[in-house]
Amino acid sequence: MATTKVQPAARSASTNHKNSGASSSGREAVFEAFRRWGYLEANLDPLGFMRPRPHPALQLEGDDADQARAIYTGSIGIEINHISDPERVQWIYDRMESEPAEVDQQRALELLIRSDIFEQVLQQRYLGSKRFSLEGTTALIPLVDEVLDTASQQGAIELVMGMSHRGRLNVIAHVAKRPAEEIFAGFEDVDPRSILGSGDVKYHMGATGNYVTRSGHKVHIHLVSNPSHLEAVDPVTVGRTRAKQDRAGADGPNQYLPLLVHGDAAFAGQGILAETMNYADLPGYTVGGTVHVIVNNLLGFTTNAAEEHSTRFAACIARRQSIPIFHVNGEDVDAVLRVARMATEYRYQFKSDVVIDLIGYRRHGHSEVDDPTVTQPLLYKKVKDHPPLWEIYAERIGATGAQELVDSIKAEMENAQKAARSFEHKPIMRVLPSYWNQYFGGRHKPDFEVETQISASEVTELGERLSTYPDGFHIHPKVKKLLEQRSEMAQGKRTVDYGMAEALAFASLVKQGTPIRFSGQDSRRGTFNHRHYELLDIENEDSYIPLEHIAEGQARCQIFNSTLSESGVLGFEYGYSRDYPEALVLWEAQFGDFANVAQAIIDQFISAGEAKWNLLSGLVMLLPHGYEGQGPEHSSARVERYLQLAAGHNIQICQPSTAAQYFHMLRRQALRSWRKPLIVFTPKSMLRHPDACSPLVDFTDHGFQPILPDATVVDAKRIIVCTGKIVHELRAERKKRKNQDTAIVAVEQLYPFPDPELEAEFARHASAHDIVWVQEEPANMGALFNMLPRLRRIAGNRSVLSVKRHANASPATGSAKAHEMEQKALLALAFTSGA
Ligand SMILES: Cc1ncc(C[n+]2csc(CCOP(=O)(O)OP(=O)(O)O)c2C)c(N)n1
Ligand SMILES: [Mg+2]
Repeated sequence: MATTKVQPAARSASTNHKNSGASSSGREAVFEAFRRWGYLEANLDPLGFMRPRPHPALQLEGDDADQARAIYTGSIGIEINHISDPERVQWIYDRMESEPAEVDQQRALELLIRSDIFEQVLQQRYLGSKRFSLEGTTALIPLVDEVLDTASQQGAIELVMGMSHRGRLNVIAHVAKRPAEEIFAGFEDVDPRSILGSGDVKYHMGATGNYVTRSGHKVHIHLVSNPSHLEAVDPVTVGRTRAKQDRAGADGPNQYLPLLVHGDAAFAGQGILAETMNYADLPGYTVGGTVHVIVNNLLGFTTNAAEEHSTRFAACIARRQSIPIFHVNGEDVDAVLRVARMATEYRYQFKSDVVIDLIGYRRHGHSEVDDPTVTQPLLYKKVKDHPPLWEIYAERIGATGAQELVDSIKAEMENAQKAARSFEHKPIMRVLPSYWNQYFGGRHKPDFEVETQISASEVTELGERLSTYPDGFHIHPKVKKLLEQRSEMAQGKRTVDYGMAEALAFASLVKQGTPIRFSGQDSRRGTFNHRHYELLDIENEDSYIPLEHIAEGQARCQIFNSTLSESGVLGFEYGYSRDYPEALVLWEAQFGDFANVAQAIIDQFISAGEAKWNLLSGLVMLLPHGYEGQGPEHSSARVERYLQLAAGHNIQICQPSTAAQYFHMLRRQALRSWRKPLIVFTPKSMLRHPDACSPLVDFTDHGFQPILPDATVVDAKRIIVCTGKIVHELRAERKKRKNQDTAIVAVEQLYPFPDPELEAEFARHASAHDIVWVQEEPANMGALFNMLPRLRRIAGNRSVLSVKRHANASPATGSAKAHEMEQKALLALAFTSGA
């Protein structure tokens, strides 16, 4: 292909004006004004609705002003006043003030034609279908082409891309390079029975493919599956990228480049984006910079830009970080290419996020079944007469033969459209990477289970490693005591508590070669002060992490304190688990009550990802739960929500009531090949409760038990069934009452429901006439709704009763005293016949 060297509109290399005395300082001041404020006067909106905003500092005349004006108020507006590092700022000035790199205009033209014709064929053939056309911002395709070329020259081998609806089909065709007939087949909906009740719409499916850049490098494309929920895919994409980078080693950040494409309304409006950008530079979450592209049509559905954000640009939220924002007129294709290269080079140079604000318009309604002349009549009058971008560009570069190219691409697409009708429909347009080969999803089968116990000598050895630190390390006296206790636990001198059980699970797993990645708010110490995975020297704050020193050649153990975010961090860890199935990946809520801030990640990805996209995850969510009088927001992880989401063995839901159960549950999750998200309700006060601690034998003799049966009672009249910490309180109450005819059974795995185990237990207590479900939560919450029909099915003709707090809009009382009274009544009722 022919390459054309584009002449810069004006040139003034920064070196020219640095050392040239007094007059140059005037020149420098003039340039400085335009560098800082030029973007406000830049010509960024192709349709001219977004008027340049004159800035008083730019009311300058003369040669210098003309030159600076040409550079900084043309089709590119750089917004960098918030960047504090002079080196980075200078880097951008230098780029702006020197000649742009060569661009391949013919290639860009062909990409524009392809993306426009693709949309037109869809429009003509599938009138009335939603496709979320890219028309008006088709420069996105040559932009990504240039990003890929630049990145491939820096060592990129894969682009991990997250985006929403707008232009997604176009990207699947022209970036992920899926054959057009495959995409058209989606519109034909060839065999709906193959995905009845599941699957997803075509503009949400992920895709993978291979791209050849203009300099001939191959880059694998991974377009991540995403839900309708705008921006929810951001942290997932970044987490997936991080997993791929970690797998690749030190060069990972060069090899795997994340690219997020945003809508303008979504970029400005959705907090999850801000949460994702906030951890861009933090060691636990960095990916060496994400390229953000805002496909800015200055509209969100029917809402005008002026109603979308309080800032001048949708991109302004990004100003809180020290990263450049490149606004660019989406109809100056050469400028778009220039920005794409500059931004990508910047990402590689500084390992920094960058934002490209690609400003264009939207040719049709929000979707193609929507009439925008009702809500934006003036805009759409203008759009009606506005030619497609390829026409504008062909004329601008004086391309000959553009019409022939259009005709041949049209013929090609129309043939593909015909072929689509007989295309063998494959709903998932991607190939899974080989690291998924040995893992599977689907329904649980007993033979998926594995041995999880470890030998007593191994417990002792791991315990030794976990409680040792280097000579001369000044340990905090409180931590010292904790480590001494851990050592005693490992030697069988005291029962093992939850904190130690978790540490033993992690230590044994990394020793066996399973990497651990764990993040959550304050997780290193533990919200409840029970972990202390990082030891700090109190004299110099040197750090020592025993879990990193378990054995020669052990797997990686990474434990991070996360940012104060739920959606952003949970999405990241879900993404990480998607590309690291061999690792045990855990996210912890500070209290389970806060996990609902991440509800979209839970609903859209964790619980439905397999059903919609056939994508698996072994992510563990740790949700501290339990009624202890700490008020409405420190009591309930909303057990009922997860049970409602459970169907078709999509997730596992557990509430282990002892340390050893927790240990086996974690090990089982890592060591099985069955990959399923695991929701765990974890203890708070019960962390150190003697009844919840386990003797060594429970670690060495058996594995996880889905229910804890009760063999202490013979000839029970009543069976109490419960889950979580209340089992210990009920046992204590039974003892206090000297009750000898009530069996207490703990359901440790709420889903998949342990029918056979519970049936066996009910059969053992054959003369028990009452089965009583007891829960701490109010009647409209907890596992009650889920349990009653299940218990009734197993109970036969015995009566199934329940004891619970009365229904309430709020999960728990704010008064610790009221809580105690309620709890007392609850326990009493559990032992009252006819309750
Ligand atoms: C979290 C969320 N809220 C609301 C919606 C409904 N919705 C879909 S598209 C859209 C407008 C998006 O505007 P913008 O981000 O500018 O993207 P565009 O369609 O203009 O490309 C809205 C409100 C959604 N999908 N997700
Ligand atoms: Mg928009």
